[in-house]
Amino acid sequence: MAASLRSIVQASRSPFARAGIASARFSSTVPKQSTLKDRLAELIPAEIEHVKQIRAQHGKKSFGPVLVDQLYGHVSPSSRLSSMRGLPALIWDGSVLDAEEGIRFRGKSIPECQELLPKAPGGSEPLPEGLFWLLVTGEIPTQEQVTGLSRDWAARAAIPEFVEEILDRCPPTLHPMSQFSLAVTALNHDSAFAKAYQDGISKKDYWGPTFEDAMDLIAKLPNIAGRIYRNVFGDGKLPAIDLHKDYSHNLATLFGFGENEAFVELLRLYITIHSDHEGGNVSAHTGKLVGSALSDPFLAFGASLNGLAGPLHGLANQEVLVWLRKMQEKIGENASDVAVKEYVWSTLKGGQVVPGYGHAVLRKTDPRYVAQREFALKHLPHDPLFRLVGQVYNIVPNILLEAGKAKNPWPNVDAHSGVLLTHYGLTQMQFYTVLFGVSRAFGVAAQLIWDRALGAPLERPKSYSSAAIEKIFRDHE
Ligand code: CMX
Repeated sequence: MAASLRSIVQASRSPFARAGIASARFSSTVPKQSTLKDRLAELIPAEIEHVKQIRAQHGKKSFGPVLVDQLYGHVSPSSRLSSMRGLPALIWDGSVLDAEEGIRFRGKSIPECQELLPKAPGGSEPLPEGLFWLLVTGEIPTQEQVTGLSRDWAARAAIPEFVEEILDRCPPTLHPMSQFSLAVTALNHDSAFAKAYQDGISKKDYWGPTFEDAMDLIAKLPNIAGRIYRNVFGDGKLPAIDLHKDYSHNLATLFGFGENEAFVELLRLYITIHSDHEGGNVSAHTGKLVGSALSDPFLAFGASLNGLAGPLHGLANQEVLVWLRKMQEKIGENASDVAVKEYVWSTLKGGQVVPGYGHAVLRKTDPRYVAQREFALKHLPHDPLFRLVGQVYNIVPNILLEAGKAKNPWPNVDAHSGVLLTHYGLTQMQFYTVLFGVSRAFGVAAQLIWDRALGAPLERPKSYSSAAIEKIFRDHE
């Protein structure tokens, strides 16, 4: 199995794959006047044919056998395979993750997205609106189309009063991610898909109301996230969404940072790079799995958020800051490399992970970490916490290598994000994963639309008991 899976991984690293074959069938010029929904309606029939062709040509080819070890996960400290690791099992069109190179959104790397996607006037970071267009269509939108999305999302941004009340009644001690998941799940009250299903919509039309729900979901997240932030950390008062501002500007305003252009630029970059990380990660896969039961996008993404709230996944951005602050308390600011090394070793010896380091797929420094580091070098090169993050980067990988367990000793996206937010005054680390969640909605929503357009079936992998595995092999030996 190792050989066949390796060849598939190598194939995905080929220049051909890196050039973005996934979007080859999409036209490179986007009709200037079309809305996202119009454009999707044009693309769907061709994509249905494309999938039919792939299946006719390759449908009966093997993707490689599965080892029993891959079912179990923990095998032994020296030969550990995490549960379902590497099993090819999902179609996810928005992005593909290469272990060495990192993420590509519809074939485009992060630097390419930074270069090609439309920006705000005077800005240099991509607008997440453009990234969403890219995820959904495989095409780079025009400035007008991106502005159209900003306007559309601002117009859809209001949340129902009862959802506001749910949030207002949450105790401030309830973790922001739990509040976030509650509110997103409750949006299902007004789901266009759920209503259309009850009204007997035909399967071929599922994608239309799913698209409307996906747009509503993304549009309403700023008001939910802003309300949680203001309730837990402020006076509960929320400014209004400005119909003429872009998504990130409105989000920053809801937190109270709308006047700070550098922070707004940070959010544009932040949402773009956190939006999608192919389909197998816990939040993305959970959204797809739950969506496969035809649960509407609010129910599906509410479930995604509960996965993102785990410390091995999105909560790691909170954990990194907690860990850095504890380090500063223990060894002081401007600590020596020797003191930092001792602190890292004490973390490992205490049976804990070093948050922000390691990855299930990546085997190099995460390009999302690099993009944030470049932002920091440009905007906050002398920030003391940024310097500490750089110092930790010079120390942790060697220690993880020496400890000999982690397959990837390099930093992931979460090692850097909290430092940037803290610099601009968003210091409440329990809130950081909410921002990750706002961003991740973009990738999950894009895939949910396509899953309904292509008629993705109910997910149902096969499980076995240990006794059944023993019997299968006994019977065959
Ligand atoms: N610190 C200490 N030990 C680590 C480690 C780290 N940063 N990363 C991996 N290891 C350990 C694992 O805990 C595992 O130990 P056991 O065999 O005792 O269980 C061993 O090394 C092998 O793990 P792996 O195959 O390299 O890693 P996994 O694919 O199982 O897990 C991840 C990946 C991200 C959960 C893990 O690297 C980790 O816990 N990192 C710290 C938490 C973190 O930063 N998570 C965020 C990831 C990005 C995201 O999703 O947002």
